[in-house]
Amino acid sequence: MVFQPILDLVQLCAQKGITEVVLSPGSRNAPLSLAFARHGKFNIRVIVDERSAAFMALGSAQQLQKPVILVCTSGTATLNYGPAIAEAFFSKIPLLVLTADRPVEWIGQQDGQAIYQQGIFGKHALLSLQWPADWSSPDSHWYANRTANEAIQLLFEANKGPVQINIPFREPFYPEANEAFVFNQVKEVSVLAPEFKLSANQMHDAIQHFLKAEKVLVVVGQHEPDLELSNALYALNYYSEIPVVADVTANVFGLEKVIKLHDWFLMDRSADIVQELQPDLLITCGRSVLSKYLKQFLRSSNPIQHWHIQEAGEVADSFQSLTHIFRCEPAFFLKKLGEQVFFSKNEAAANYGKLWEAKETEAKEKLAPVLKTESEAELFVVHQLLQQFPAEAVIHVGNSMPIRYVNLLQTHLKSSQTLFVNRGTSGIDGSVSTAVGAAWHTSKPVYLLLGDLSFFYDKNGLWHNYLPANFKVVILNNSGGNIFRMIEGPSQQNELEQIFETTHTNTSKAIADHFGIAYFNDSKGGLKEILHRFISHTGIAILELFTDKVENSKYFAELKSLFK
Ligand SMILES: Cc1ncc(C[n+]2csc(CCOP(=O)(O)OP(=O)(O)O)c2C)c(N)n1
Repeated sequence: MVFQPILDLVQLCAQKGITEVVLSPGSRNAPLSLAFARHGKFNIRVIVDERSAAFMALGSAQQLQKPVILVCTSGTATLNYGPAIAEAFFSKIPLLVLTADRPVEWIGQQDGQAIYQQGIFGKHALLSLQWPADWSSPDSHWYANRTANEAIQLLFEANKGPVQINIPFREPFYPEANEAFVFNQVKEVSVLAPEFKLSANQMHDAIQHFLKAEKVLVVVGQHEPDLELSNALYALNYYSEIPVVADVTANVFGLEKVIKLHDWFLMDRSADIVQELQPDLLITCGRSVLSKYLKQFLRSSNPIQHWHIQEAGEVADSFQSLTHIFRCEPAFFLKKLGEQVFFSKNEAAANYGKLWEAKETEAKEKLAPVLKTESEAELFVVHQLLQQFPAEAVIHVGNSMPIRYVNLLQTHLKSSQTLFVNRGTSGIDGSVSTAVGAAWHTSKPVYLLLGDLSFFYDKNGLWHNYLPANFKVVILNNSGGNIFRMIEGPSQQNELEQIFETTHTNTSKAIADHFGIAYFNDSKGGLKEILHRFISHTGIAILELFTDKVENSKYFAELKSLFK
């Protein structure tokens, strides 16, 4: 049997310009899979592991800056999408999640692959729709078209995220040999969205307040690369010397005057520093802040006003000081401020900026001699790696220590590089798949830097027929979760190795061999030599660097002690 509402849904996706489908095999989803396969306008990748598939879709959507479609069968297949759906929700990445289901009357009847799928992602989906199993009434067709439009439209609005349509199929759901798939143009609902700009009066009031403030601090949270935002920040910073602080996840590391070493110098929690650097007007945009010390500093800062610039969606009060939300594009807002300070310079604000600049310079001077001395510790190794990655690399980083190291060393990234990490939920469960998904959609080299546990966790990210030739993985193998040795709490427990670090002796050599991937390690020869061979290798490759967990934490603690 052919389900016309399913063909219409697929046709609507095509009309809306969505082209990428990550599909997982199954029988119950056959009407969806066949419709996408036979339509002719979709690029379909078939991934068996649904957890991995969903992270691949997430990485693809993030790289493309466009929605991607997921299709899976009923039962635990759907549940396996969970981690990536949560990540997509908090990272605001648009995914159209089409989950096939069994008719509701079969749940709990000792039938296979029947679980409670309606609204299965809970609050982690922007919208969860339930479609009917019976299509006899014309109203059910109208309902399907109406809700499909609603779901797809959401993917293009300012507050992005995953939307689910759960679709039960009653047998027979395979087409007969003589049944044709006819894709007719379907009804499209167009939404004319507002532009996210403030009125002249609103902007005037903000500018008046801004011009009077003496200590203005701009903090950029996680953000995809955005040229307009970079230009606006550059102008603001350049003309006014207003300090702009950004973690590596903000993707503005290419801007010369942005404060990038705060995660070092804000370790100093002495009252003087907090007093000196405390803003009276804090302006933020983007998502979460990565640096623990920046977060702590801002939480204890108590600015008189905290403005957050965000077009749409819920606003987090991360620093417990939020006073205003500006519903407009950050680039628009910051550009307007930059234009004003060009004409009326505020000496006090510039002096405040100089304080931040002095701290940045001081930190640079403290670090330079240390980072010139060879070490086998991970922080030093990452420092070497970042200098060798190609100028145009798309860099994906795993959670745990790798992203913290990269943040501390962000001055070594190049303006033509871009950086991604799953910080919506900070899981270690989808890094390989996310980076693979991104690599499918760029001709640039994609480098993934991650810890051993994160790599082993998501090795199924390599289990498919679409291994990208532009993809390289660097594993920092310290025989477990080294982070637990670096943070207070677990590091003081007798069970550190057993129940926190999960010490092991595995290597990824066998995994590389299994998937036919070139494998490099640093057991012979120096890091520089192996790095050169690895980077110049044509095609997908894994580099495994073995480090010593005790040495890593000692070296890191020594460097931190320079700032405490
Ligand atoms: C899905 C998930 N499970 C558990 C955690 C908790 N966790 C945070 S870091 C970490 C260890 C990661 O080890 P590895 O990837 O080897 O990096 P390293 O700590 O050595 O830098 C764990 C288990 C998590 N963040 N996500």
